[in-house]
Amino acid sequence: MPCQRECMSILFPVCMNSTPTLSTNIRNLAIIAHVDHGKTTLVDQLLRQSGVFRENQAIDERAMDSMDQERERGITIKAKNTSVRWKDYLINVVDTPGHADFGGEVERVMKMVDGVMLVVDSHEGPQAQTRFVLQKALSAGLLPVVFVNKIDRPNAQPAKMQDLVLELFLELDATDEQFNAPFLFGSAKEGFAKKSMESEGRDMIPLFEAIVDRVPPPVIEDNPNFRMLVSNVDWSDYVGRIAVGKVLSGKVKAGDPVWRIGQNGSSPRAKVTKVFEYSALATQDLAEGVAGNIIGVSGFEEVDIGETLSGVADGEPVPFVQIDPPTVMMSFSVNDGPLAGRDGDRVTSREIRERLFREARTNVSIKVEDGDDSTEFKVSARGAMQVAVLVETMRREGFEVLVSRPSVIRKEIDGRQHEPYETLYLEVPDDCLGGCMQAIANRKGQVQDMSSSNDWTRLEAIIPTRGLIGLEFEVLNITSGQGILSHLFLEYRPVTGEIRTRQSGTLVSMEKGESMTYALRNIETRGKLFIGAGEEVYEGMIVGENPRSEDLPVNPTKAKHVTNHRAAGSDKSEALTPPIRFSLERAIEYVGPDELVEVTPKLLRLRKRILDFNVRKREAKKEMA
Ligand SMILES: Nc1nc2c(ncn2[C@@H]2O[C@H](COP(=O)(O)OP(=O)(O)OP(=O)(O)O)[C@@H](O)[C@H]2O)c(=O)[nH]1
Ligand SMILES: [Mg+2]
Repeated sequence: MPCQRECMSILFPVCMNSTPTLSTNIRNLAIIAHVDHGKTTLVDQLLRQSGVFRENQAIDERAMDSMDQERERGITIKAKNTSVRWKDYLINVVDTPGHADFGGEVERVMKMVDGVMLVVDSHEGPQAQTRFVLQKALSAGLLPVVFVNKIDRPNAQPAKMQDLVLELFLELDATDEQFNAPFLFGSAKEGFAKKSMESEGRDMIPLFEAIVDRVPPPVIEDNPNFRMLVSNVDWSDYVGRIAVGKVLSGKVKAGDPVWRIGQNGSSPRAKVTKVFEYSALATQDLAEGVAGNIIGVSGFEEVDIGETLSGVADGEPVPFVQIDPPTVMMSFSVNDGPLAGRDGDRVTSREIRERLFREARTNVSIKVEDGDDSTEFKVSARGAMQVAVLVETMRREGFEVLVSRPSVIRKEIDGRQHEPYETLYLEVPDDCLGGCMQAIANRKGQVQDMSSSNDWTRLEAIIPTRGLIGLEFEVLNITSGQGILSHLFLEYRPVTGEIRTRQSGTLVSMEKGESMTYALRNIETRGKLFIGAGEEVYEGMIVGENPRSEDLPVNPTKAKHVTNHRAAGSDKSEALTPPIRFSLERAIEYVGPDELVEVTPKLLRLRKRILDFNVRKREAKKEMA
């Protein structure tokens, strides 16, 4: 019998006939872990070994990381759904990001699943984000399965990691049932899982078995009407916005009327145009979305995460999870520099405003507010990386913006200003320990605990969030890229004194024009350059770093005096030291409070907030007074 459902898209169309109507055959699972511990690689294997691909079909590594920036950065940014079939079961899998800045993505999917697979790297062990995501899962009452990954690596210590995970369960007050989680050991890369280190690993079957045994089938509400909490919003060029979530009760099919019940009580009506299932790397049309399954529903012009879809007009809204509030804030403003509008075609405050507010609707951990004037907006987020991803997306869409450095969000508690503090976990080679301790102390961090083994030291400190800005970069510098750093929000504490995260000042251009090799060679003797020859500069643009703490005005446009014997450009052959080029997140963390990052589709420049030298000086004096 031919497949009755039309396969919609796109990458690898798959048709599977046996839609489970029994919720007892469904398992809904989120894969959670610290960054890079192997979640997406594990999903690759689940897809491969459940047989959804043809034998000879080429599949990309980390196939679920489908966004451009995910592939470029090698990390997952958005949580995404897929499903695999194993024996008679439909296993819905949600791959989540492990980077702390994208923790909101993990929080929002907790209501969509009935269990979690906690992946732990068998060398790095539980890290800050392991604690964060596990805590979220445990407090949502979900049952975990633990996968100790990367045991193919020579430095793996699986037994030790099992102990550390159990300790973490205890610390996080796991219930007895949660504590008795099954442990599996294996390699997502090589595609095997086993119940004990002594047994032989062949395939992922033990993992599939553990999921089916351990993760309970979805609980169906005793209610004949369709009800679903929107946990994600997807987009398709064919059908527009798609609401994704777990069906809590009833059924839904194309043509049905549904009401979007907002948390504020409003309930607009819409008509369902399509119902989907996420399978392998494609979506597949479903005749009917049944209770317990994770599905996509289209037919809405508007729909937001956290809303409830209901088959009746007076349906009750399902409470959404509490999302941790953002800890840092940055300003986004209209590019008012002299080179504005050269590269980008979306430069007005109206366009920027619209784009930012649209982002906040699908990105649950970002908040956007209007700023002090109509050309500035305040974006609150979890960290510089999250903002850098947003800015990068915007520049690719043709936007130009000015972005400030992150400042922490303070709170007034009992009449006193408080700021966020975090626990910092650091693992560094012993010979780099001194430098790292100094960096932590400079940033007002206090070391709480330290242990050393095999020439490596593990260190735990409490540090203001302010002090964390740019710390990762500094630690990577000190340890030549070897240090492992992670951090976790702890609590609000009274504001401490000033923290200087940058000891150096800047070299600031006094002139507008093109940079000259001759001038840069002179400037190079004063500090490090951020630009090369032949680049456009303007007054107030930062062209380099001054090792001293103050700013130094320089003129990068000065040409060599022309004599009869030598022309102005004749010294081009004498090479300059290659300039330092910042990544977007590094630039955002680098700039000082009186500086901005100018981002256009083609270029990234650093500049003073106030471009005019004299005005800047006057303002600085006023502030000192
Ligand atoms: N040796 C080895 N490497 C692995 C294994 N699993 C994953 N890796 C590698 O670890 C790196 C990170 O893997 P990902 O699957 O992207 O990790 P992730 O947990 O999805 O990372 P985020 O989504 O960014 O949090 C990649 O380079 C993988 O190839 C494994 O079992 N053994
Ligand atoms: Mg991933």
